Amino acid sequence: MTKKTIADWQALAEKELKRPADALTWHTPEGIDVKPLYTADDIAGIEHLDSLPGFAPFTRGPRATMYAGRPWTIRQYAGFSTAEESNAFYRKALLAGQQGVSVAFDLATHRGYDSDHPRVEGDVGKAGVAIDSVEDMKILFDGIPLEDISVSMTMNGAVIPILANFIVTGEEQGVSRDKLSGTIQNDILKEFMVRNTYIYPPEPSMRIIADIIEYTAKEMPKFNSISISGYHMQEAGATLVQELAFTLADGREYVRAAIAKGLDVDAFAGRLSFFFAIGMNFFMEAAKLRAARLLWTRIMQEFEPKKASSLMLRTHCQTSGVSLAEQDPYNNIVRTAFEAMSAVLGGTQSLHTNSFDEAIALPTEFSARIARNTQLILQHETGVTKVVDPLAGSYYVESLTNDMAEKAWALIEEIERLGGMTKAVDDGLPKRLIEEAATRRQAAVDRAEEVIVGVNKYRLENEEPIDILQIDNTAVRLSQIKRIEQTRRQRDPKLVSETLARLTEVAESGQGNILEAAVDAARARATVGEISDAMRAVFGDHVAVPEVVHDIYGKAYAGDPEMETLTTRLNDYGKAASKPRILIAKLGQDGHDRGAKVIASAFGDIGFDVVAGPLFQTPDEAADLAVANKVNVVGLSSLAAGHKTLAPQLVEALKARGANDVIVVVGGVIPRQDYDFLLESGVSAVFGPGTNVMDAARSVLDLLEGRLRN
Ligand code: DCA
Repeated sequence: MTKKTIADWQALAEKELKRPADALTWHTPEGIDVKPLYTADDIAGIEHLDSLPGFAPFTRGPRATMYAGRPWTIRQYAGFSTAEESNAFYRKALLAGQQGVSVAFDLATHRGYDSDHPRVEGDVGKAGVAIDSVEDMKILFDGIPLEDISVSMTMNGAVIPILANFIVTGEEQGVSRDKLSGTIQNDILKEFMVRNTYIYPPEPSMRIIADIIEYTAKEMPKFNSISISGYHMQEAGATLVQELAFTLADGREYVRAAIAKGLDVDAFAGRLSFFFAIGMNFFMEAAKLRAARLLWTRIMQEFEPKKASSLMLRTHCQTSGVSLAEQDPYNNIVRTAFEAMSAVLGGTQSLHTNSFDEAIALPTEFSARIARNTQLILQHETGVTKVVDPLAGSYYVESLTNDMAEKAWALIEEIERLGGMTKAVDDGLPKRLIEEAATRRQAAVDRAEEVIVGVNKYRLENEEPIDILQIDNTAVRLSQIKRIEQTRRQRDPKLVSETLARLTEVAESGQGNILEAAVDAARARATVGEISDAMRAVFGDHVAVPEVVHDIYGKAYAGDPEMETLTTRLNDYGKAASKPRILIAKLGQDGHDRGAKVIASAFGDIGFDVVAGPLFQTPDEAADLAVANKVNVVGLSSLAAGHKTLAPQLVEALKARGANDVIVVVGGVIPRQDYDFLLESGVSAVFGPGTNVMDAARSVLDLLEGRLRN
């Protein structure tokens, strides 16, 4: 048999296709052209191919034996309502096969407010557990031996009081800090880019991180000082290359901050850890993790560490929340299983699998069990743990690993040219690139160029809502307030004010370690809010100016009859009244603004006058802004479950200002079960997850035209 060449294949392919084989190339949002066929030619000359797992550059995994020696940690992110309820949930999950704890805090805690603060009425206990002091933290870990179970805490803004509370909880459980194992997220740069649960401006926030790295390096050798996170970037719409590049560039910045503090690189680098999202692009996600390890080694070599572990990227992964749909929700189980497999093939150290109902609510016990079992089945039934890095040598995956590394490196170099990530974040480049990618993707989904089964194709005519977990926010808040009051009554007020004053002094002088000072305050039972305020007094609050990208959504629809009809209707409306003006509002401590940004951008391109409201408003502040800007519509974007408290308050606040004619619509993560409640409270329309933006714009215009007729 004569050996066939790629030219032979191309000729055969074109005969089969009856068009050029190039037509099959997939142009991904990352700017990578994925061809229909890969051969040995595609991987010729790639350097890392000969590497072995456990050795630099770790492309094939940080451990020599990987899952054959020890499978990844099944670490489900959870937390809701009170410490008692979350504790019961963790204990059950650990008995049922979960291997590590991962705490989700509520947004009030994230932003350094106690549960009795007036700004957090809609947030307490909603998207995570409410923690106000050591007393809550002790209940959260009651019966969970902190000596044996590693605990991850997703905390960035209020990272100092939370880590301090954790350390004191360990002490009071009889576990010294050197025995505590786990991870604190502590990654503030990505908060300024996408997630927005920051408190202080970038500079003091970087000091806090350096202090935590210093403290943990000295006092907590088993604790990972940071979880440098790309997850939220992908959730906010970043491409996989952007996620990879910005995360590693953030990591480099933290290393520089710690070294500037006087630390030896080997004293802390082995305890830096990472966190990535794993979405539906199966092979590319696995390639991303392989490329991440390769590039991190390259970055760390600059700092000339002596220990091999300082070059090693270890990571947690979570399956993608945005890949889940409200429609036909059991499809989400399938999506999550594929994503989990991809994370595992990429060599993750720890994994969270999302529950199928997470597009609309917190997981129920039932959905959490399926999510956990997805990982248990992978570990015990599929055989994937038996062989290290099984994708190695695949022409496609190796070539993709190389492409991802090259593309991400180019972006990392661009960040360097801008002066590093803190500077780039200040200038807003990463945020803008991510928002552009998010808007582009929304247009691709709305136009069904990117198929989502059950959403923009194969959609069911009728769907029954599924059972969801509802939190009685008011009851949680009242019980938290009761405990705060009790804690305040029982503590030594002099000790509290002395330790808080010392914390302020350390923050102000730049001398000493902030975390060390906060541990004393936490031990004296100062609350999360008080400890945060002791630093606020020096550092101030970070205030972001909302910016909206233009001409991306509109461009995707250029010349489309659907867009033209809408534009004509908008123009007609403008002639009869005035150009319709909409305020896109975010209320409470919910900083997830991808939806709000995409809507603001798309509505602007469609022809609305858009006022992008700032984050963290109260209903009264949003109503003031609406009145001052004479808007016709307020679009409230809610992703953190505060809508049942905040939307009715917004309607009332508008009425109180005589703005009865302003239409209120609500969009975001709103369960079907809440629609009637919202509509009865004066909301005119609700747009749940998976809403096509053009459909939303048409509905808003219908409402406006209706008002004009009456
Ligand atoms: N053979 C021998 N030992 C192994 C092997 C192996 N094949 N694989 C892992 N181990 C060891 C590790 O070295 C580690 O011990 P060490 O801490 O003393 O070095 C231990 O087993 C645990 O394994 P590791 O891979 O570190 O897994 P985790 O403890 O789950 O940590 C990590 C994972 C990503 C580093 C951590 O930061 C984490 O848990 N992040 C989670 C973040 C999170 O939950 N975010 C929520 C959104």
